[in-house]
Amino acid sequence: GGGETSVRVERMFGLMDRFLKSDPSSLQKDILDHVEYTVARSRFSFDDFEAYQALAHSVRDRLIERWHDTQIHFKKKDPKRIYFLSLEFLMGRSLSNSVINLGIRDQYADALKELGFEFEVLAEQEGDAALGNGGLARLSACQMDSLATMDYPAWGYGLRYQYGLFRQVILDGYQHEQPDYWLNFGNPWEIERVHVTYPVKFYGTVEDENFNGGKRKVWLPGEMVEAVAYDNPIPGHGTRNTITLRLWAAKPSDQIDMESFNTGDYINAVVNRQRAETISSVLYPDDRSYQGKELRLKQQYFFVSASLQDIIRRFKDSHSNFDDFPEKVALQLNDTHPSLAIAEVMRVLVDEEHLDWNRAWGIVCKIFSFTTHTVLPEGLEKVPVDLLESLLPRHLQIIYDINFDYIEELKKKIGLDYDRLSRMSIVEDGAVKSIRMANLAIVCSHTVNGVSRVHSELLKTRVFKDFYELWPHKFDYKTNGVTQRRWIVVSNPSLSALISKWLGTEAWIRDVDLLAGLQEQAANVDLHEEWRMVRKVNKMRLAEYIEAMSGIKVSVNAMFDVQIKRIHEYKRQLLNILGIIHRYDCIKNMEKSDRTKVVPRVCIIGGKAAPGYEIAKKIIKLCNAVAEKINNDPDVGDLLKLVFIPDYNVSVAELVIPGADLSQHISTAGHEASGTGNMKFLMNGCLLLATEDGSTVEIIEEIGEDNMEFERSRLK
Ligand code: GL4
Repeated sequence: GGGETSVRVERMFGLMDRFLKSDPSSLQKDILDHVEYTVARSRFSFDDFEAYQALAHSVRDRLIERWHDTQIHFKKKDPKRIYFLSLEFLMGRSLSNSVINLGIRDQYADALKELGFEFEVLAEQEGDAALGNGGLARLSACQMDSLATMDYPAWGYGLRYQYGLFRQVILDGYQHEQPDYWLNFGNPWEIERVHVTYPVKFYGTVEDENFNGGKRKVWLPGEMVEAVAYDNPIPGHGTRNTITLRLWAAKPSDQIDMESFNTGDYINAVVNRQRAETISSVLYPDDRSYQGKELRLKQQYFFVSASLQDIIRRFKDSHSNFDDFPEKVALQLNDTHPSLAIAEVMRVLVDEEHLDWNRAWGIVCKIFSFTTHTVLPEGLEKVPVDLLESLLPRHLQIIYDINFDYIEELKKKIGLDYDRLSRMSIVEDGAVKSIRMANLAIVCSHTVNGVSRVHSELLKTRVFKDFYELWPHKFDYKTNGVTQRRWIVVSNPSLSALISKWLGTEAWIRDVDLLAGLQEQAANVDLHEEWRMVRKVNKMRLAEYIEAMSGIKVSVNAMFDVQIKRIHEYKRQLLNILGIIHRYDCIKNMEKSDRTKVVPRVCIIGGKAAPGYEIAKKIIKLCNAVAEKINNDPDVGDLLKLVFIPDYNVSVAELVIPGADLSQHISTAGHEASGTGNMKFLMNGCLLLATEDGSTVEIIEEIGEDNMEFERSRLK
């Protein structure tokens, strides 16, 4: 009865402190409790890694409080929610970012000091969460941080790969790939939700069934697996808003397959079930290139299906009429990777919720927006029809039906221009009949986003010209950005302190435009001096790392010239290396007296090559071979060094960027959709050497011609 409940509630409130306290002694107590009860070590003997684990768990507790409050808040308010669907998130480390956003970094540092630990040292113990390839995936991570900070009711959905992006090991100058089993030592930043699970179906056949005097389609699947949710709380800065990145893992399903246990082969039946887990086992390491593999398609549908079941369940909790769906749900497609969601929403609305086709289509047209991240043709996904038909037979039918209606409409608008009709069709009738996922996404989305102004222009005038002429209103762009929380505050704490001191406020940590206030001090020599000191310390930190990783001693008085990003022909690491060879040759041919005029330089290159991308792998080998030659020439000494930094990832970037004097962004113009590394270097006060490509064009406008020099051959 009511009386009993209120006694219970009263008792529960009596037993808990309303919120965990964050003064140093409360923090110490919590950390030591986690050492003893979570990590199960003696509080008198634990190492740095165990201290990190306990620390992480105490931060996690604080995240969970805010995360619960956020859920309750939005459940009551029921706002329109934004769902960000992405197959890749490059989160990197979570500890520093979390305590900074929670506003308790200094308290933790003080608490740890008294216990004999240093915060930075423990933070180094954390491994990267590398569930993505490159810029696209890091953009997703930065967006989650910003959505949380700006108080959006947002959710990220993705896959919880057991193996993230491979570790790069260099042997004899060549790249070798090793598995990144990042979950080996547990992951305190996720919360396993054993009760948030959904069945996901594959294969089988589609049958016609009598229904309400008509016919309807029924998908009889041939395989079923279970999706289990793992929630990663994402705290905003200076707000209690803590949103969720929900990642799905595949588990064997109980609902089907019990048959196989009746055959008597118990062991094989168990082993077969276990195969379900392979769906979420490994991230595809191909950046900007589509491979057409069945497992990849399975991953895409697995995560789309689970996410939509979750989203629709949440909608139905407080709504009964699907016509309200577009008022409550926005689905953002991060590239074409999640675009099966379009066919899946149609399938659920028509086959399971029994809406008629046109009503369902009306809803679909209002809820999707599509961001495309590339102009490279090899990046555009084309799913072979045979593959789709066997894995998702009902979805293929739906895509055909969408295409039929769309082409009929199109004929009315553009007439019987068969060349154009076939270019614009969702179905490609080539040697291999396939589905053009970008066309599907454009036809069914209300907005098609580019990631920089020039990228958007290229989409409108080349890549998707036919579509732009038909639907100019759909085309838009939002130039990429990066979060200053990770790329200044976390990665460059001394610069962060300098900026706050000179601006007299920390408000720029939430509002990046306030950095413009530093302009007033642009000529202040004291500021210059402090900034130089900050850079010097960061260069020393980087030089130590380089020596530890490669044995190469570099001078911090040299200019650090950096190019770090995925290895790609269009990014022209080869051009950089040829330039370094030329520089070496010039030094060698110089009179000794002229050498004093040379600015000593440490060239730093880092990045991974897709395992099947032979030319990119050869570029890595070339870089290491050139480095070997230059670094061992005593005649050149500190005038020139070349370092290939192995296993480039988010944490390495956090270390390298603050220590760079010059950074290179020299893609062949027209190829880099945006680029985001340029912004990270720029906000750390680094000089850019760049082509007018992607977002660099807008950076040029922002900084103004006073702060740049054009190469003489530039045609104005
Ligand atoms: C990319 C683009 O190549 C890159 O220019 C852009 O900054 C990034 C985020 O929009 O997306 N596209 C793909 S694919 N990978 C990328 O990094």
